[in-house]
Amino acid sequence: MGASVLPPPSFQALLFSFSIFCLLPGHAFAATRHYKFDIKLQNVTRLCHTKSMVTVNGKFPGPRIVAREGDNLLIKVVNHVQNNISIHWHGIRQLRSGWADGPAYITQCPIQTGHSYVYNYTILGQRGTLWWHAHISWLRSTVYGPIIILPKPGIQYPFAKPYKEVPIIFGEWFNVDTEAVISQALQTGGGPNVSDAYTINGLPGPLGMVHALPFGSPYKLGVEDGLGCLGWKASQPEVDSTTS
Ligand SMILES: [Cu+2]
Repeated sequence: MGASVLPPPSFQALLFSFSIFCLLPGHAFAATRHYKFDIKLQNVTRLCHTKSMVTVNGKFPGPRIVAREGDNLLIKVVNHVQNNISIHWHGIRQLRSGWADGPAYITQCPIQTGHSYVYNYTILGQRGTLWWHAHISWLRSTVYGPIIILPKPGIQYPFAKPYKEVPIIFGEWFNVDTEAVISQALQTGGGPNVSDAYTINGLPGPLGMVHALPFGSPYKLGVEDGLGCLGWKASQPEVDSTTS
């Protein structure tokens, strides 16, 4: 009698395993990144109007997600407000992770008050800047933020390295509660009331750009019809305009 002991792996076997590991570029450097989204009310003031609105972590716009292509994301969303909530990762191809896509009542039940849900997905074959937003009722008007997907380590962008990168998010500001706006529209059958301002990075009008870019900076942003991006040629492959 005697317990069998596995023989130590040979040097050749170790070398072979290491070689196989190095041949898997998609996994060799992939990281798991954890984020926590606390859905909570926050007082926000724009256009001299202060309102309590639904936010992620009290921020408007919400926090920035930064990952590399190939990374796994684990985002825990905890609902502290009275509204049901779900978060959609706009433009992310949910390959074999459809339950993490986020549309309420389509791929998941919404997260109820006091409950949480962990969105778990891997970014495959995508680089560039996308965004996330609430995907229930009109909560996306205040619950949204950027997703920045960097190339894998050692992989270059398909264009010259930019001097600086500044995420720019367009939105709209309503002085009133946007849940009341959509509720009234649904009751009357008419169109919803229009917003009070367009926003850039959550600030109305040119204020957003003033905050995003240093004063007197030489940036020039060109907007072309039909493109989902700014100052960008359609021939470049990282354009997000194919998503909806
Ligand atoms: Cu979307």
